[in-house]
Amino acid sequence: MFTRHERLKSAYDVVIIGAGGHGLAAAYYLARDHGMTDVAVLDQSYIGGGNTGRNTTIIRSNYLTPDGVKFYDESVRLWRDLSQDFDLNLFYSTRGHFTLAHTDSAMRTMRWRAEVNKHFGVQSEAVDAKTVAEAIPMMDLSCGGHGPPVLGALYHAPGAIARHDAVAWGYGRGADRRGVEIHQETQLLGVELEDHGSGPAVVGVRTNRGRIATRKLLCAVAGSTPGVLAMVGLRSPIHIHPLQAMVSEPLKPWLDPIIVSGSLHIYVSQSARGELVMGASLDPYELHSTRSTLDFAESLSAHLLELFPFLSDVRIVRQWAGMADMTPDFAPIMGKTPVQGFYLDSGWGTWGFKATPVCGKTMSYTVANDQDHPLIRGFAFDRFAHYALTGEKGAASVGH
Ligand code: PYC
Repeated sequence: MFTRHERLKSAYDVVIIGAGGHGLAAAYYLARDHGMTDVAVLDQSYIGGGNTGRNTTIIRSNYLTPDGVKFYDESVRLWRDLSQDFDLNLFYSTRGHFTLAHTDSAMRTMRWRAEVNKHFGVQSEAVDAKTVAEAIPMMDLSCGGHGPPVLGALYHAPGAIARHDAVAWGYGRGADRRGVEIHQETQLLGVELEDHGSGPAVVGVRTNRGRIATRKLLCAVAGSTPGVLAMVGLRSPIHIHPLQAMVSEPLKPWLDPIIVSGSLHIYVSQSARGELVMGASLDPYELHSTRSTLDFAESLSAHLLELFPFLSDVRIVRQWAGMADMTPDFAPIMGKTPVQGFYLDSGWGTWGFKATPVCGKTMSYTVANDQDHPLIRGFAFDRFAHYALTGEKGAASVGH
């Protein structure tokens, strides 16, 4: 699907670090919408090998802040047409999304989110336990009597899943066909800056395959963001935590909607292949690692069985982890930075996959025009310095 380029050129108009969904989407829209094709996307590993291929593929726009709702709503709109745009089946499947509430205060948050969502035209509603039981008859609403029962939920009809690695392939192929160069196994070693009196500006990058001159550099990585920021003399409040996930053996279709429970620390959906795709909260410590643990598999299985006891004989077939760039307000960091020509698409914590198309759209606009796209203004790098946070913790899928 991709051209293999033996040599890096000595200069590109734009260099993008990270050949995951976000980096490739930015390259695709730079070429398609802004006519910028002299673009190199570099990845230290392989296409889609980071969090794009490691997430649990949940797509939704039921956020809490106006900035978040508008941004993710645009993403869902773009997702719907993506298979057509790419001429590649992404298995985009609208399933409906239930965020279960087990306490009165959780119900209050669900009502709050529903009202904000409706205000911006996003379909969400707070529903009672009877509605949940009718929609998911296999669920034990008493949670086996081990914890607080399900009192109701936030129901978000547009909630969807998609085949995650195909998203990177679709964007990558579309960018490649328009002349963008994708260079795998190409590691960023340093960023060259010059200051002619108006502050530092990007003039080039050093890689394990040689130097590249460029005046526009987009950082779209996860796990390595603090390292790249250090190369340009910037610091952010991002902390790296592992986020683990696992899948069951394939089962006959029985679970149509996506289920999330903050109290039980679990989210689960059934893929087109029949596997249950599951995850939980972040590992509670900082670590730069993608190792998996038995603790995780055991505790997630225990919570899954509280909701769905009939799954007790089902086998887990794979488990893995990604690295989540956590920000203090659970919102991303996007746009221009104090370094001229250095742009950030970062801080994607546990919420990045669903944003892939809108990130590509907004970051390509930002890079092409050297001006933040209006949809990302709430996610600016300098918001932490001004205590102007965009608090999305209440809309993260589970409590972290
Ligand atoms: O934001 O929906 C989400 C999500 C699901 C799993 C991790 N994050």
